[in-house]
Amino acid sequence: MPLFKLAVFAVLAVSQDEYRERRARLRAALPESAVVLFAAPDTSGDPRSQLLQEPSFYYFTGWTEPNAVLVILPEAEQPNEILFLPPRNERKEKFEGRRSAFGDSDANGRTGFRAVMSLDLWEAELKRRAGSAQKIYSPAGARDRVKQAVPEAEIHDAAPAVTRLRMVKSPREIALLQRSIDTSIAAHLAGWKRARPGVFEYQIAATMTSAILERGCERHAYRPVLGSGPNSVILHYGVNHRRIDRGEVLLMDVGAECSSYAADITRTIPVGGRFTARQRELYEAVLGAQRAAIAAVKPGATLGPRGTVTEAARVYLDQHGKGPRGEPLSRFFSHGIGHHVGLEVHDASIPGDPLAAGMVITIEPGVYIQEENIGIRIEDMVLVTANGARVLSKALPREAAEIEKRLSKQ
Ligand SMILES: [Mn+2]
Repeated sequence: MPLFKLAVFAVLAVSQDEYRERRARLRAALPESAVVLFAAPDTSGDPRSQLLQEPSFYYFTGWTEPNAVLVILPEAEQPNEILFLPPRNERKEKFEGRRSAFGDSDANGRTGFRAVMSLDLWEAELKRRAGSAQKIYSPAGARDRVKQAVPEAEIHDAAPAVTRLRMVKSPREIALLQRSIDTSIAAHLAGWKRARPGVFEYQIAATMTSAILERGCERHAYRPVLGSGPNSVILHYGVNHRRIDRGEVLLMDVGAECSSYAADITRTIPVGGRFTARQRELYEAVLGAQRAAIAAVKPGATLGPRGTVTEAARVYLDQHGKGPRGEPLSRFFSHGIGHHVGLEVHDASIPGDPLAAGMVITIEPGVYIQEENIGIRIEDMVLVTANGARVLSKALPREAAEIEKRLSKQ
């Protein structure tokens, strides 16, 4: 790998200081409490699986290996945070490569923790040290594990406090998200080039996958949706086995995961290069609804089904288009206006919580009219700023005329 690329990755990585600061914030949000978080279990025995770190565990540690446990203790405890790692397993390492273990001389440097201990001690340590803590917070799914370790403890769900922190992105996270977005944009543009009449949906998916992997990103952030004609109205269509034909729309909902951060972008393009009059009418309505929704994004706005952002899109749709029998167009907008994006494509969020500066969301109105075989969705990623919104994915054309021009040139 050329040196300049290494430099780019080094600049983009989240520092151990930032992970430590996140843990300090969680400690401050849950004073006089202990918090226990668990890494994903080891899946290396299953050849079809790949290890996906538990996102909240990753958020507070940056740790990518399985089976670790994080214990955060009240401020006054010393140490007030401990990472528990499994012991060395030389046989396993023959298959999986070297993994960190609690006895390693470089364990502190690699993990960013001053206290790294053996995994089999976490229960005893928690029991011993949580004495000064009145409560223990853990993920709801791990409640029984914690209860077993400290039966007398008062156990609470860690999710609300963890989620509130994860919802607001740091400058470094925004830079990482931008890299995933830029990669996804390159994938979309490569897909547009491939999307000629007669090509199969999976061939376009393959071209887009290649663009993502070529740029050093790990994977798709979610199953790619390449829905042509009748498939364009299926919201999470992912079979991608149909041959695309001139005169249809092709809905492309594809996003990359790079350095653990997801992107989520949708465009709908005309196969053959030109929208029909009806496709264009619906396209303009959806695009206008997206503009109206983005204009409504600001601190205090809300995303839910009755939220201010959703309302802006629905009102626009109803004023600018009709269904096949004259119905209000918003009746064909059958999903949410958007969601948070971060370590997960549908990132942790607290429903109903108002937007705040630093949050990153999608804005994705769509209309899906089955009897016309037309599904149109336009999805961009948006950063909530102090007084409005910044579209992070604006480099990918979304005006109908711009898309047609781009398609005609290739
Ligand atoms: Mn989405």
